[in-house]
Amino acid sequence: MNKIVYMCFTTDIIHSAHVNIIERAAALGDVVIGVLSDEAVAGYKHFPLMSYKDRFNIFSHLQHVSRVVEQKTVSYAQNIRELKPDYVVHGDEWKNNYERPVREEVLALLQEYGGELVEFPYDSSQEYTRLEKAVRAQLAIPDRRRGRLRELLELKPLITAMEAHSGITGLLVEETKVITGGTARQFDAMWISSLCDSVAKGKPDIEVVDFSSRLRTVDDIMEVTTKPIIMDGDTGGLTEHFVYTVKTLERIGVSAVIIEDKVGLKKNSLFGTEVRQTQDSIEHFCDKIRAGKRAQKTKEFMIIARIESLILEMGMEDALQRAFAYVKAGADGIMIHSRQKKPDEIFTFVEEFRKIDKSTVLVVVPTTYAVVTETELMERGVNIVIYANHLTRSGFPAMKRTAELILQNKRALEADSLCMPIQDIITLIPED
Ligand code: SPV
Ligand code: MG
Repeated sequence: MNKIVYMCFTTDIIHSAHVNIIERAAALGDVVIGVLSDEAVAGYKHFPLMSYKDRFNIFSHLQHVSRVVEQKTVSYAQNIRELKPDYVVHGDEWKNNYERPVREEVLALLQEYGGELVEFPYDSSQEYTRLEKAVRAQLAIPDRRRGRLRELLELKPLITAMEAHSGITGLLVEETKVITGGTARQFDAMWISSLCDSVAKGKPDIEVVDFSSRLRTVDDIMEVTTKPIIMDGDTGGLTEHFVYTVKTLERIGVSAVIIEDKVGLKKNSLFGTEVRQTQDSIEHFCDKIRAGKRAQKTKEFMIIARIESLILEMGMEDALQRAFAYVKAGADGIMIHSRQKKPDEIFTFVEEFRKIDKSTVLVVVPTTYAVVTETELMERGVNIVIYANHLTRSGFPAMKRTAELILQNKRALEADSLCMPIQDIITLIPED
């Protein structure tokens, strides 16, 4: 019987280097290809340009390929246990990159029955780099980017978004990945927080940073990233202005805008009732949603209505009544906000809402109730979790401490350990 050679491909473009490595692998035995699921590719690399079905089909028709199977996660465990391949073949680059834990697990699994890992030199040809760049450019095109939030919502039960307020924080959200428990994880989307955009400019979060300035931030981020963008639209302003906002955002490729049901001088929700804030009437806010939906030109863009009833202590009944009214007015999603330390009121809202509405997208922002886990939220029917201000809040303590250390020591050495090595910054920012 021929030996079994197993290879997993994470790629969503197939090129000659892949064909060459398959040909080399075929010299060892019958090649079985594992194709990563769309969800796993999205976590591991970027949103797949080519779907799982298409990739599966192409690999099935390649010369030297005996069989194609699905690999559901970046971990090879399930497929190695089922197939017991004599060889696993991979490029040698994973010895030293973030895939190391996956490699180590493969080695341990092969050792259980005497299988062997064969590593071919990694093909880092310019052609490959060029193709990767081409994929990114495609993903960044506004017409492709806009619909990606809806595509992800189809693909995954729970989407995570991290705040970005500049090109560099956008890149951090774009590039940060971890492998944990056999799964590769990245943030799915970016949140353009009014709080963080204002703080970056040293201004309060009261809609004083105007829409043109907010757009400038979005553009800086869009220029260097590909992930879908959720815009914090504050109150949406006057209905007559909001219709223009919708058209502008969807034209530039933003996926969703979230507007909150407050009127007059808006202040940050986390102040709660410590400051004067006025909630909009249901009728007026519904009119705003309806006008926004009418102004929208594409099918993909989403208008999400944010309910401030729990923040303003107006009660659960009010929050639920508003949620159903906003959905009826055409909102594509509901964001329910809370400033409690525990997630209980969010759980109650989500459970009550889901008794009646099984499908409308539900969004939460667990800043004060940070104890809650994504799994707890997902199990109750939440679809999007936004980490609304964490890059802003984590960056400043290090900057402040660095400034203090340099003043105290009259030199920079003592602050060095707080600073990112210049080499890392250079790697984070790719040159064309
Ligand atoms: C923001 O990030 O600007 C938000 C969320 O609107 S919160 O700050 O919690 O109100
Ligand atoms: Mg805000």
